[in-house]
Amino acid sequence: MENKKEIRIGLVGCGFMGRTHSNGYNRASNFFPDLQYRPVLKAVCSRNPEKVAAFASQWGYESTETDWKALVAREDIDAVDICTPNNMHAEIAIAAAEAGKMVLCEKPLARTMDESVAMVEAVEKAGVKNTIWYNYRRLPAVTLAKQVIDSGKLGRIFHYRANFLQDWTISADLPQGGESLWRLDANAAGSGVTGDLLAHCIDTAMWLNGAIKDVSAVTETFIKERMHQLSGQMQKVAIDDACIFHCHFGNGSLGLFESTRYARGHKALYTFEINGEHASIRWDLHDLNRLEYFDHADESNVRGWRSIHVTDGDQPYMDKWWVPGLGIGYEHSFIHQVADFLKSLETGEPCAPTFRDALQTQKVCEAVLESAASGSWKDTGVSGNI
Ligand code: SOE
Repeated sequence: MENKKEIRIGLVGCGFMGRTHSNGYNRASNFFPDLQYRPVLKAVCSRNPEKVAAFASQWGYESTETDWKALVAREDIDAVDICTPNNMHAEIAIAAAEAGKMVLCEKPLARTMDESVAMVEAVEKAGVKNTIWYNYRRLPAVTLAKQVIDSGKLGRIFHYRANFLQDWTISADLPQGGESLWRLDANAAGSGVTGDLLAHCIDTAMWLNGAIKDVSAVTETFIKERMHQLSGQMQKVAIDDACIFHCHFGNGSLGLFESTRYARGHKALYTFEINGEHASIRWDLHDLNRLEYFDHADESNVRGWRSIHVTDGDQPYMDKWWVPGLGIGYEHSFIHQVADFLKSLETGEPCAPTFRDALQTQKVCEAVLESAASGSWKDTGVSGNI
């Protein structure tokens, strides 16, 4: 412990994501003992003094702030981690970069392209380490999918299909805005399922299968008005409740994506399937330790979908956990992200996805929303490997 270099974390926001990140910081050093850096929970910030004090004591933060500007100004903070609603990402990230801090930011990068570009410029101008928490990349089965694809086993890829289905906003009585419900308020979130859920699918898709070139999308807002939790007034709902798009990838494959918060019975069903010339793979967040794999080269009498339980020591990240056969969970993707971030400080490599990588996802989200609004295909402007 004594020989480790400390990275003093200042976390802004103590909601659901604040908890996932704090758990990641608390557990990374236990399970990745070889890392040279060790996160220290220096300060947590939230506007509500009672809430932030309770959060600090629950997760082990040394101190609290109620103004993020005070946290960013502190000399005893090395890295600012942003877990606020999306409308705060740009302002805090830019100020943190200008103060010379490393910046970690919860997804999506921001609400708009303008905010996103300003954030990328700020971290690159300041030369500070930066990363966006697209956590699903770091589940072992998803990382294994990447290794299988990169090995060429699938051959030419024809199809990429992804869904992210939820059902928590079906009730018309659910208000929009304010604590816990800011994802329904376009001012706070920027968009609905496109920025919140499809952004995950797009990040994974471009990581696994390369650039998305152009898109054709439809969106729907099923409940047109909701009471705003802060004003108590009925207000127009300006987010997309559901979005479906199809696309061309740069490698010639076709993509099909669907996300909704109105799929009764589905809580967080993120799935993807990739069909190649020689083999296919598929994955399901509800069974996250498994990767399914079909290899056409298998002898025909035993050919079929294999269900690979990704829990063995020679599979990604799993040498750090229990013994073969014992699974891990959603929270581990965040622990892995912390470990990879700390490792990137040792190696000097970027910690992907960087702000610039996440900008590519943002471009696709923007093109999806523009396509849905105009009823026409849109180029994304993304090219190359992400
Ligand atoms: C929305 O319900 C949400 O919490 C997203 O904001 C997360 O990014 C996703 O991983 C799970 O669903």
